[in-house]
Amino acid sequence: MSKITRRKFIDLTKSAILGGAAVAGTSAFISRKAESAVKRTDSNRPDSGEKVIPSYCDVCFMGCGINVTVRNGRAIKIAGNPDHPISRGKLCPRGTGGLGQLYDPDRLKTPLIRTNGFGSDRFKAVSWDEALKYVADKMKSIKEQYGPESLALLKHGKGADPFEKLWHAIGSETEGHPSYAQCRGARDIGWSLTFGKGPGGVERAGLDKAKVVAFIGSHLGENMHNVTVQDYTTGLRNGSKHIVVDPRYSTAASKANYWLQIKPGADIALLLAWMHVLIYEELYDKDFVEQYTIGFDLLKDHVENTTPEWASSYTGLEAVDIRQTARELGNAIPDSLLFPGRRFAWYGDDTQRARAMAIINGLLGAWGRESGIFLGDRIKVPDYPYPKVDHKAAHALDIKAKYPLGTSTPVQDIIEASIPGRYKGGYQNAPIKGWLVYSTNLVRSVPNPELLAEAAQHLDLLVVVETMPSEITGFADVILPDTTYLERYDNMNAPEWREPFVSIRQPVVKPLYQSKPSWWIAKELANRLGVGGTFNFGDFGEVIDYQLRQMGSSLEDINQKGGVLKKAYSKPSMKFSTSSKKVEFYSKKLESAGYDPMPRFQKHPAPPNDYFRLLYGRVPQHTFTRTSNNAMLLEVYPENSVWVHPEIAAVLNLRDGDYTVLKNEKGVKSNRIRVRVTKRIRQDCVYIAHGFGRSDRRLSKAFEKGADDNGLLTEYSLDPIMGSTGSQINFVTFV
Ligand SMILES: Nc1nc2c(c(=O)[nH]1)N[C@H]1C(S)=C(S)[C@@H](COP(=O)(O)OP(=O)(O)OC[C@H]3O[C@@H](n4cnc5c(=O)[nH]c(N)nc54)[C@H](O)[C@@H]3O)O[C@H]1N2
Ligand SMILES: Nc1nc2c(c(=O)[nH]1)N[C@H]1C(S)=C(S)[C@@H](COP(=O)(O)OP(=O)(O)OC[C@H]3O[C@@H](n4cnc5c(=O)[nH]c(N)nc54)[C@H](O)[C@@H]3O)O[C@H]1N2
Ligand code: SF4
Ligand SMILES: [Mo]
Repeated sequence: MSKITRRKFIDLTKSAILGGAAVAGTSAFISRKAESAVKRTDSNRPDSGEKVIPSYCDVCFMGCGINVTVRNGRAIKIAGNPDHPISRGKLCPRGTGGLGQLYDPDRLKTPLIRTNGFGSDRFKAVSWDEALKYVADKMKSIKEQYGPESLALLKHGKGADPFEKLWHAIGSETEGHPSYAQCRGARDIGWSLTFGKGPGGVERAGLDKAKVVAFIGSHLGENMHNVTVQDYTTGLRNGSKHIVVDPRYSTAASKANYWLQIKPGADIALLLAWMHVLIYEELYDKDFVEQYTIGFDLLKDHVENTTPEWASSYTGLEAVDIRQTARELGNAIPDSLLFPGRRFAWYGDDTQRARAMAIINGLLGAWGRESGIFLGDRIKVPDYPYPKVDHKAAHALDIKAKYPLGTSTPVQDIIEASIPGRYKGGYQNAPIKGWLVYSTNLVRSVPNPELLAEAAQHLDLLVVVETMPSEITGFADVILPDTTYLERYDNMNAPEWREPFVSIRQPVVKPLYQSKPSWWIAKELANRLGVGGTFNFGDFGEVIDYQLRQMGSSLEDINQKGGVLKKAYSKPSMKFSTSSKKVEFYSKKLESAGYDPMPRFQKHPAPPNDYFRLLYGRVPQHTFTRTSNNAMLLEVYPENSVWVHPEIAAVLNLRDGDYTVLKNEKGVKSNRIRVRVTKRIRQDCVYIAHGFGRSDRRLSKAFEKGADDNGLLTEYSLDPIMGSTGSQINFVTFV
């Protein structure tokens, strides 16, 4: 195989798509082709008249039920499905704006292959057949030369399921997703070590019923997870008291009874002090602790000296406030909880922070309560009779040796293992040779993107399945245009919830341009890789219909029922699948793997002179880099700004609304970004929303609007337990 040391990021300063005119000008030809594809995928959809088609949203990963109004084959409105337990007739701004995704004229329209010519890289528009053959041939030769596990799948979302199936069929389980080590992996593992289970993909928090809730960072209201925000506002309306711990005066802080403006990185100190007060003032749930937990006495000794006074110097909070808020939580038992949070990749002690939060919920007896962390029930979706794969899939890395308590592979491990000699502890020759990237913009979601750029130089194959041009497609050899969620079937959604349900995702309109659904792409690749039998269906609608029929329904039936099937909630029993079958305040599992059995506070470095800690988060109108080119959402939020405290702004002569540029300690500069002077941020931090400062010119609306946080995250502190990349340790200054 030729070692192609090219793969410069193709930023489209010139017209870098060969045959670009053909792409733009062949719509008639394309739509005829698309039409025949639609005959198969979309045969039950009429072409005219107005119709409301139920499905579920994919602008983020909450799975809200939507009703899409379609007129003459064109989707004209997305509304919340009133019968759906996760949306209850309401959507967040992003869900409503989903049409901006579907009808974005900048969408990828045809398969593209990288070519080397005219002294620089270009993409050439090719047919599906040519693109699929190219990918399959490369995959085959990589597989033969290095083994199937040298092919890595990087992914996000339900659309990736068919690729996972393909990966197992060819014999690889080398897979990763930034929603693990860059998001909630640490949280889920910390909770599993404590309760035997995580708090759920849709967090099972009884925010509507609780009397007192504490939030550590979680910025609900900006973080727009629909049903969670609905329950949160219901709670507020019903008079529930909120304690928000955040260095920034977040929207949630503005609604709270207590705002603790903590020094960034000191949360574990606060949590240990809260434990101290709850235990030493006997404000914990004694029945729960007695019946369900182990290690209480050890925990009591562990937090004997972690008093509010002790925590005060680390957190910058008054001891009296720490004590008062702990008492609020303790006095509200059995109706108080600590919201589990979600994005956990903060400072590298993330699993231990999750443990501390879980332990407090144990002391409050919140697990299993309607007004706490309620237990979810689910409808089990029957398996489709896929043929059994007769071999065991292999992994390129001995990831269990590195992270014995981990549950997935951190993406940065896959990146490092794609560079010869880079992976710590071995693999001189880089065991990973090819990537297929599905719906994840790794350049913007994994810290130290320079390393990714380096990895791209060594790969023999980089395929990106995408809907939009993006930073990751800039590194691709082959780009395959996926349909959006409004043009395809995906697996059904059936999470654990207090109203168990199943909901369908289905095409509401025909695929635009030459885009193809992910299941079709995976199936066609499987055919060309000799594992076509794995995909023993013609159209993915057949799979859904089969599964529904096993449940006594059908595609037609569920459509008549508004796209959702429900069953009565049956409360699961209080069982804990930890080693001791109890809630573990003290974790022998952590201890025997060489980690602290109970969380311990460690100090994190403060910013050097003239530098500020870079914090980042969400705005209600956008999801990561998914929506940054969405016309409907750009109208309400066009670009991000950097929050700076007025005292700092005065010293640095920064005026509200002016553009500035950020630079980190390594000298990496951001794109220009507007200054927002506000007392809502601490003096030692700045804050920006994630997802902006896009660098691909094909994103005509988002290109260079605002600044990207991820490029500035050259450093991270690694969580030794599971590989979370704590990235809030980066410091920036103003240029
Ligand atoms: N710097 C920084 N890094 C972060 C975060 C942060 O706040 N700042 N947040 C972290 C968190 S919490 C998470 S969960 C991760 C998420 O990180 P990612 O998984 O990378 O984010 P997504 O938004 O899911 O993926 C974005 C890509 O999916 C494409 N896409 C959208 N819809 C489709 C589709 O239907 N099909 C296909 N094939 N592609 C599609 C979009 O065009 C976009 O390029 O990032 C983490 N990384
Ligand atoms: N609109 C919108 N909503 C989303 C998403 C989206 O893209 N757009 N993404 C969804 C996803 S996948 C995730 S994971 C969540 C992420 O959202 P959350 O899990 O709610 O929040 P985080 O990103 O962890 O934290 C951001 C908040 O923590 C504060 N913070 C920063 N440092 C510290 C610290 O040291 N201590 C404390 N106590 N607070 C600190 C910040 O000021 C900010 O308010 O959002 C979800 N909801
Ligand atoms: S929270 Fe908003 S973006 Fe996410 S699934 Fe629900 S409606 Fe869609
Ligand atoms: Mo996330």
